[in-house]
Amino acid sequence: MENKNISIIGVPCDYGQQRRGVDMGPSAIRYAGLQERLKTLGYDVADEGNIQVVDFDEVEQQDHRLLNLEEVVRVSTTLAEKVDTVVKNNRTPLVLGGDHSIAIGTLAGLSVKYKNLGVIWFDAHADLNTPETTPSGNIHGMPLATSIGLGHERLTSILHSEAKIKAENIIIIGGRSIDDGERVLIKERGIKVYTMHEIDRLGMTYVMEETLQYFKTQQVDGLHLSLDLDALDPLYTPGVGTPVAGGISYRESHLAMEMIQESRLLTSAEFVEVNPILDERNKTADVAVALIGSLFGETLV
Ligand code: HAR
Ligand code: MN
Ligand code: MN
Ligand code: MN
Repeated sequence: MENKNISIIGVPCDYGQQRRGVDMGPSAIRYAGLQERLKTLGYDVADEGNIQVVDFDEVEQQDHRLLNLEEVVRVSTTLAEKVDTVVKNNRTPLVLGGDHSIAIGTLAGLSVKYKNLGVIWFDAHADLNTPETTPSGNIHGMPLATSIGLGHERLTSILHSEAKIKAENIIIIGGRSIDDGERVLIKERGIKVYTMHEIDRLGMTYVMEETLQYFKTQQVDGLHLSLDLDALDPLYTPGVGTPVAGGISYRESHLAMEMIQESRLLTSAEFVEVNPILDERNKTADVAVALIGSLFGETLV
């Protein structure tokens, strides 16, 4: 990535799941020293502030398969427009969540410019549920399915009605909690997943070499990193809503960020699911900022 201009966009959204506090994620990540970290690396950093997320009165009639649908649609639309504007201004969007439902908006915004976008999905989960397969009704379990055009029309038609990304341009890394319906979709669409098993077996170096080589072969016109902090082992990132044991280590995750930086392919990123209420002294936000540092070019010497 040769673009030295970064725009930070905060998305204080917690409507994609049912634990409060993840809406404070953007504040926690900023407080952990994000701007300084990037400025030290020589970037022109503009903090665009937070997307407006309106607090709503509990609605009585909820579709139990799509909780808070209207609110998620509203946030996604506003975010998509903002991301599109940042890209048009030749700046790299760095989106801070918020729960992972916000990726619906981020990817919609990126799809205006990038027609062959590669997506690295760092996550314990596959986020490939639809209203038909969801075990929870939580939209943060659906952003990847939504972005390939599956699910409720209100979500798949944000900004435009086409699919935002291609299934073959997705690589999930860190998967270890994947639902039955998601497994079916992964097989049907041939979606690439490096589970913890593959990471243990092949090592993160090999996984990332193969991932980055794949995107070069695909001749992607941009690369987005969507990093859910629950991809890491809860030992390092306890402040997340849905922790799953047996995750990626601190050093493995840094190595992955460093290799993405070395590839020069990255054109946008988002860091999601930091929940300060569930955290231990802002540990998870600190890790997020350290990973962002490596992603944007920090080295050890
Ligand atoms: N797969 C489960 C569901 O759909 C849990 C997914 C949610 N967790 C996240 N997203 N943090 O990655 O409800
Ligand atoms: Mn709230
Ligand atoms: Mn996720
Ligand atoms: Mn997750």
